Order: sequence, then structure tokens, then C-alpha cells
Amino acid sequence: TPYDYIVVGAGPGGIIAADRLSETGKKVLLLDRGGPSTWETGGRYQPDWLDGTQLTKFDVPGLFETMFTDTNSFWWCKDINVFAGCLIGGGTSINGALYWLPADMDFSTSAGWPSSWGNHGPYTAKLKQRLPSTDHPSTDGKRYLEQVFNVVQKLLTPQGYNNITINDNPDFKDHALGYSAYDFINGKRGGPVASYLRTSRARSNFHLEMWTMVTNVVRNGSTITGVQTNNTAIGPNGFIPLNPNGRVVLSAGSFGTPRILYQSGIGSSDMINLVKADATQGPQLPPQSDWIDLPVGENVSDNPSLVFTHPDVDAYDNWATVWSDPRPADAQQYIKDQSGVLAQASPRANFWRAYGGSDGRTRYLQGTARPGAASVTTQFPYNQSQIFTITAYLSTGITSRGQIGIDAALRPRVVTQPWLVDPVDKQVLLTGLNDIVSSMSQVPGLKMITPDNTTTMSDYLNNYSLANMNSNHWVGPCSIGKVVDSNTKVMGTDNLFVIDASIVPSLPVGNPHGTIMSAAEQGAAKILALSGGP
Ligand code: 6FA
Ligand code: ABL
Repeated sequence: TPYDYIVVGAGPGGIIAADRLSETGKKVLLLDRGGPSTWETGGRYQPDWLDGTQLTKFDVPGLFETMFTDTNSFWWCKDINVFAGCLIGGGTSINGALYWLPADMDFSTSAGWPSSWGNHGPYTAKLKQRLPSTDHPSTDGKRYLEQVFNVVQKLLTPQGYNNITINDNPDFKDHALGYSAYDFINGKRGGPVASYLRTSRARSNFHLEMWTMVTNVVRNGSTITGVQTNNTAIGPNGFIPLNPNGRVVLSAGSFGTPRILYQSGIGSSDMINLVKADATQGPQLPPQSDWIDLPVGENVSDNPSLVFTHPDVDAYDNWATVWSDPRPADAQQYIKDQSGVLAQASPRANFWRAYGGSDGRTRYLQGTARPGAASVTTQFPYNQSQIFTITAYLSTGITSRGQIGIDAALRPRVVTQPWLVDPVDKQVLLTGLNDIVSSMSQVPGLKMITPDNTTTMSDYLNNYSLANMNSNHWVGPCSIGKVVDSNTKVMGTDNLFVIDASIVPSLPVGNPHGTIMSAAEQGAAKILALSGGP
């Protein structure tokens, strides 16, 4: 059956877009290549200790770190070689759920937004109303495993940091320190799935179809007539048509959306030629005269991580036991009323500082601290039970950019690495790392073990593997103003739109999904306001 709107991808961008579009009564189809995640979406994957409960791996915040250690990791997109979630909720069903209401600078013209996007306030207010943030997600309102916050506070206070409730002051991002904030709800993973998707699913004009991969849009010149999928159960040959004046919204994420565009004959010809050479997808391409030449790809993120130990810290076994053998009292407490340590993901403290660079630009550095560490490299003995990690991310202001494309097998790939391409970015990161540790001697008992004192910070950074610099915050391959216009419409098309991380022109100051969701609210409103629709 034909639809008014077909939204491709049920991550935060697609879920919010589909909810706002279906609110108007239009017939909306939301497609995802993956399957269920949390219990309410039909997911049933749980550890033995949760047997008999309606709590899955994706519901329990304290199971977050097991996303990276579980051998049965069906939730990752298998054809993408960086972390990307392919299940209902996309990244928000498997991520750390750190949730920052956007700062004004996240939507500024200097960040690459059209001036018409500058007033994000009403859209952020809508987001906040649907999805509040909390820095104390346990249902009893208490904070657990607080030692890391306390140590970080001792470290940063001498440097002039202010202790704030971060989401009460989204624009205060210089020398700001606060408890980690999340979009968990009632001690469980919340996010767009437990809010927007819930209201959509209650509407008869909304339909969600899982396990349906869109390969390309089908178009007649600049007019999209429907989407081609691999699901032959839902239409002739997997084709799903649009109603007259219908629209397609791509929300397949920073890797998924570019691939769909290339496979639809939209992008640079070197990428489309890879599609042309493919026996299956080649014949689906429109004639070369209809190819639309648009740039695809800028984005970036950096995160060298430092590992410290402190005798006051409980490393919580680096979360290694929470799946198979959680601390019994914590497991019982969580099952009873979703309170305690397991009601929160691993981070405990976040901080920001602004830096002037030698090129006159201001860059922001974010720190995230958590008990435990993904890896430790040191010559010295240390107490494994007392380790914690501070990860430093360079965000707003960085100029380094890379490119996302596809390989000959049409798998999304990073084709140009985006990390620290600009030497000023690197210099600022180095300054920031040195600053973080500059007051270490004022915290009795605090030692840094990675890098340890046989390595200078500069060598540590120079030798840091680029593969580990990936912070999973990919934005920009379909940047607004370059690939989509200020209404999120793909340039050169009549009715194809993009609402996801890929339109965000440069990194938000914090972990990005809050800003992406505000952008989705704003993008959906702009699409609905645009004449000529269904
Ligand atoms: N962001 C935050 O703000 N805070 C965090 O703590 C945080 N942590 C992580 C994290 O720990 C990991 C491991 C990862 C991978 C990301 C993290 N992020 C965090 C980033 C955040 O999750 C992403 O920025 C955000 O989810 C991006 O939202 P989008 O809507 O742009 O895209 P998604 O990838 O979430 O969703 C795309 C959906 O499309 C998926 O459900 C996928 O299955 C589907 N899809 C892809 N291709 C498709 C196709 N061809 N056909 C149909 N469906 C498709
Ligand atoms: C994010 O925004 C990042 O994208 C994640 O990488 C990060 O989680 C979460 N938020 C929480 O801060 C880290 C884990 O804590 C590490 O154990 C893991 O090695 C790393 O992700 C992998 O990228």
C-alpha cells in the first residue's frame, strides 16, 4: 500500500520525524533494517539473572558496558566496520545515553547551520517536554558509585571549574563540571523509543516495519516515487510506493543514509560508479543523466583516553561481571524497583572547557569519567579494583574533517579519517590533556597509569591509534547547506529529505544525540510547513 511519508531508519532521527509526521494524521511508514531492542518493542534478550522479568539488555542502563564485551552482539550493523546500532532505536538502544540539551552554539551559523535554524529554543523545549533528562536515574533519587565524581571534582576544582547541573545551563560549557545526565526513564533506558515511538505506535495511521532494509529510493528524475527494500513480503519485489505528493525521509544514520543516496544515484560519481559496477545495485540506478552530484562526507571526533587510579575509587570490576554474575545486592535492588548502581550507565562525571587556538578559533573539550577502563597500558603494578577513566573529546570548533563513502562491496566505510587532521586541533587537545592532569598532585593518592610516567603526554597522543580515537559521534556526511537545503530536502530532488546525524554540519559541544533529537524536531516542523506535500 502507498504511504504519505516513508521514514527510513528507526534511530532517534527517524523515530522523532515519524512521530511528528504521523501526529498530523498522514499515513506514515517507519522502516528499520534491524529488529526489536527493549522489552516494549518485542526484545527478549536478557541475562539469566533477569529471567522472569520484563527487562532486557537494552532496558537495563547498568548493562551498557556489556555492549562491547558480549560475544552475541547481534545489535551492531554487521556491514559497517565502526560501532553502529541496527535495531529499533538505532544508537539510542545501545549507547551510553549521555544526554545534553543543545547549547545555542550547537545551532549557530559558525557551526554551519543556516540562520533559519538558529532559534532552536522551541524545538529543544518540545524535546525536553517529551524526554526530560536526569542526572540521578535511580528510582530512589539517590546517586550510586559516586567516588569517580568526587575524585574528578577534587582534580578540577583547583583549576577553577564550577560544579553545575549541566542541563540547567546548556550554554555554560567553560570550566563546567557536573553529574552525568541521561535520558533514562524510571531507572530504565528511555530515549526516543520509550517516548516518541510509544505515541506513534498508538496511532492507526502509523506503521512500523522491522527487518526491512532500504537499498535505494526509486525516482523519476527529481521525483521520488517510493523505496526499494529487501522485504518482498510487503510489496511487489519489495517496492513500497508513495502517495501522490508523498515524501521520503532518510534517517538511516551517518553511515546508512549516504549509502542509500549513492545507491539512488545521488553523490559524487566515484561513489555512484562503485554502485554501477555492482551486479545487483547497478541496474537499480537511474540513467547517468539523472545522477545528482552532491558532496558527501565531512565529520569528525576525537577521544584519547587517560586511565587513573585512586584508592577511594570502586572500579566496579570494570563492569565485567554485570551480565553473568552481578553483585547480588545490586541485582536484587535493581529487579525490585529499578534503583541502585544498575539504574545508570557507566559515566559518573562530565566537564567542559573552552580553549583559544593559535588560529584564533575557540575549541571546546569535553571530559567523561567512568569507573573502570577499556584498556590499560603501563609498566607499573596497579590496583585493578581502583581504576577509572577520563576520556577527553574535542568538539565544537574543531576543523578536522574526513569522509564517509562505500567500498566496492557497497559497505559504508570511513574513506578519509577525520581525526586530528588539523595540527591546531591536535595542539589544543594536547593542551587540554595536560591541563586535566596539571592538578593531580593536589589529589592525595591519585596516580595516572595510562599514560604512565615513562611516557610524555605528547608521545602518548602521537602514538595513540587512530582506530581508538573513534568516539562514535559521526555527524555531517549530508550536511545542511551542502547536501540538504534548509528544509532538510536533498538538493536537486522534489520530495527526498534527511533527518538524522548526517545533516548536522559539525560536532555539537557534547555527546550528540540530544542535539540530533532537537534537530529532528526542527526538521520535521520544517517539512510539515513546506508546501506541496501529501
Ligand atoms: N550519543 C550520545 O549523545 N550519548 C552517548 O552516550 C552516546 N554513546 C554512544 C555509544 O556508546 C555508542 C557505542 C555509539 C555507536 C553511539 C553513541 N552515541 C552517543 C551517538 C548516538 O547514539 C548517535 O549519534 C545517534 O544514535 C545517531 O542517530 P541517527 O538517527 O542519526 O542514526 P542511528 O544510527 O541511531 O539510527 C539509524 C537507524 O537506521 C538504525 O536503527 C538502523 O538499523 C537503521 N538503518 C540503517 N540503514 C538502513 C537501511 N538501509 N534501511 C533501513 N533501516 C536502516
Ligand atoms: C559516548 O558518547 C561514546 O560514543 C561512547 O564511546 C561511550 O562509551 C559512551 N558515550 C559513554 O561515555 C565508551 C565506553 O565507556 C567504553 O568502555 C568503550 O570502550 C567505548 O565507548 C567504545 O567506543
